[in-house]
Amino acid sequence: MRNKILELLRESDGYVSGEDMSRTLGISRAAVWKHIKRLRAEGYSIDSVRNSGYRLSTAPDAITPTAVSALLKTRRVARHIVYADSTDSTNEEAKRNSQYPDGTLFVSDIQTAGKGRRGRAWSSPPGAGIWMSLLLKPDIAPEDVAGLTLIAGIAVCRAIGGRAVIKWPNDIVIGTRKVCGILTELAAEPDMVSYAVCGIGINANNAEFPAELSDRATSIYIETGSRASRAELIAAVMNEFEPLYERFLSEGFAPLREEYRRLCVNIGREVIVAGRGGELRGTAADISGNGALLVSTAEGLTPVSSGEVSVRGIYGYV
Ligand code: BTX
Repeated sequence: MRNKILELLRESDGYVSGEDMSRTLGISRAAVWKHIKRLRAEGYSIDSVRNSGYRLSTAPDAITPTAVSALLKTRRVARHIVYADSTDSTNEEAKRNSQYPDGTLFVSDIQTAGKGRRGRAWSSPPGAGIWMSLLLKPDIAPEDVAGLTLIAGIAVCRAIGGRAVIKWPNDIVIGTRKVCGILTELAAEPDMVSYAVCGIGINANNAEFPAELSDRATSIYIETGSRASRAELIAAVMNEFEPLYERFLSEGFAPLREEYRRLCVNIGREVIVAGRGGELRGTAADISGNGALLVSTAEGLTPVSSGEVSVRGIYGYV
């Protein structure tokens, strides 16, 4: 609903009355007011004038290609940026435009159908977060593509800094809550990658989360009390990603393993892995040279290369 209110405000040149919005959207005026309040908390400045209604005066820190490009130090990554005020999912946007050059970055202020893994939804409200996807055309084997998620995780941790760590393979957490999720998708022939899309969602300035996420999601703003500049954060992730990506392409994951292991919150903790073959319980012992999680059980060390991993103490698994 917030997205729809924002759309109405964006489309209008002048003021939009609360009554018009409530009629168009089929909600009460009190509900309109509640959403306006939330948008303000997320950094939108919305003027309100008695008898005229509401007007969007400034959107929170702009994430236009110009704003981001000025901060980039990269040579190939994000040299081409495609920005949209709103899209279904930046991963889908990248897949629809897979003819674009290697390293193209798709960014949107809102995702109306943000995706997690296995058909799950990714909450992507306007103005608050960073919803972006890199289109990559690496000359690697399809089975090595999972490494892209891992190096993107390192890049995000370096860019966020502070207490951000990785929950293998694709979540960045602060304390016990998720601040970022990474979704890598692949289009490949049996032995060749056509392209990969590495989608990164970072909760930068969210002031709150829907009730069902409040025990498991956090934002940089909630954790630090200060608003992150989204353009700076996007550029920082890209600037960190490029050298990691180039190293990964020439030498594989092995030289990056040590840093990943240091950042990985699973190590030494009890984990439950839900995979195709059932459930595996044990202690996460290490990360292998190709990025698998090595789980220690009574039967020995089992490498886990994909699957759902719950870590004791994180997102309510205790
Ligand atoms: P995941 O499947 O590991 O996590 C999804 C789960 O995370 C959801 O089921 C929900 O419990 C929780 N969740 C949903 N939204 C949020 C949020 N904003 N913050 C914290 N927790 C949340 C993780 O999948 C991969 C997410 C990738 C998102 C990016 S955004 C840009 C790109 N486009 C796109 O559609 N997806 C990626």
